[in-house]
Amino acid sequence: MVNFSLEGKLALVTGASYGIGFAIASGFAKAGATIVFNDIKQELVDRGLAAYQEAGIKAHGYVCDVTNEEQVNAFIRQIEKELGTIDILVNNAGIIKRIPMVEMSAAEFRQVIDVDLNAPFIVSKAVIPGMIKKGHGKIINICSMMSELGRETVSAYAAAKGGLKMLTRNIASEYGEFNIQCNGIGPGYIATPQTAPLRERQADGSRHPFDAFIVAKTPAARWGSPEDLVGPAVFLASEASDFVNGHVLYVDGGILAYIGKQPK
Ligand code: NAP
Ligand code: GCO
Repeated sequence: MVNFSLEGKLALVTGASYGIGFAIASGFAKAGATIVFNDIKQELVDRGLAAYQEAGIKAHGYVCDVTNEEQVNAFIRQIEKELGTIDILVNNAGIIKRIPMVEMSAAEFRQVIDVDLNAPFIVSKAVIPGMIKKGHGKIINICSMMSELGRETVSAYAAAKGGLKMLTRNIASEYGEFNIQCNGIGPGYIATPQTAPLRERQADGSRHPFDAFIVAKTPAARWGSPEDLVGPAVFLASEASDFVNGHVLYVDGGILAYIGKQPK
């Protein structure tokens, strides 16, 4: 019988006070996992804890900036001391800056790379030794359409998410022999605070042009919801995917497969 259960597993989902991380962590809890999450500010951790509690989930929340290696190492040591070795890591925390490249400062570019690429390296590096000792581990990196495609104004984000796809493949290559599987999830366009600016109503009450653009580019003809990512995440976190390694699973309603609506 294929095992999709996460019973008895300890799962860390970074940046999971809300949005995609919150949905994935909640799905893991319903599959039996114990949930740990972090956010940059205590008020966000508290808000996340309240949201998990409202969903009937006992989560463990900590303040940790995933770009700060010292904070991350102390955070992982604290989890291992208080809760045990991490079985499942989801590198979810991420930011985006939508600025034309020639107007973007090097500091802004570096900030996006820091959160979206350097941080998954830092957190994975801190967690892998425990997984090796335990004899198994699952790492899921939250990639993007921009791991495969470019678009105007998101140069730093695309560079980071493209790099994250290759970091995923490299972790899979380097640690597969220790029964650690590292895969990616590439969400399409998902309705969260991160994409809210692309969906907000215009001053005249009309739809945002990007909203109509994305719906036309998506065969499923809708924005995704964070809940659309839960099943794929549980699959990649469970024993059901023990021979899946270095793969990026695109959960995008078909965007990557579609050339675009042809003229009538
Ligand atoms: P979101 O709503 O902006 O949430 C991002 C989360 O990451 C927030 O909780 C945020 O906390 C946290 N975070 C940011 N920087 C952090 C840091 N330095 N340390 C710790 N936590 C940090 O984003 P989302 O839409 O849920 O996206 C989650 C992930 O999916 C991101 O990696 C994103 O790139 C990726 N993704 C999103 C979409 C989409 O369409 N929404 C599609 C593909 C991929 P704060 O509130 O404190 O900043
Ligand atoms: C953007 C969006 C996208 C999504 C996502 C798509 O400005 O194009 O924010 O980048 O967040 O990454 O997969």
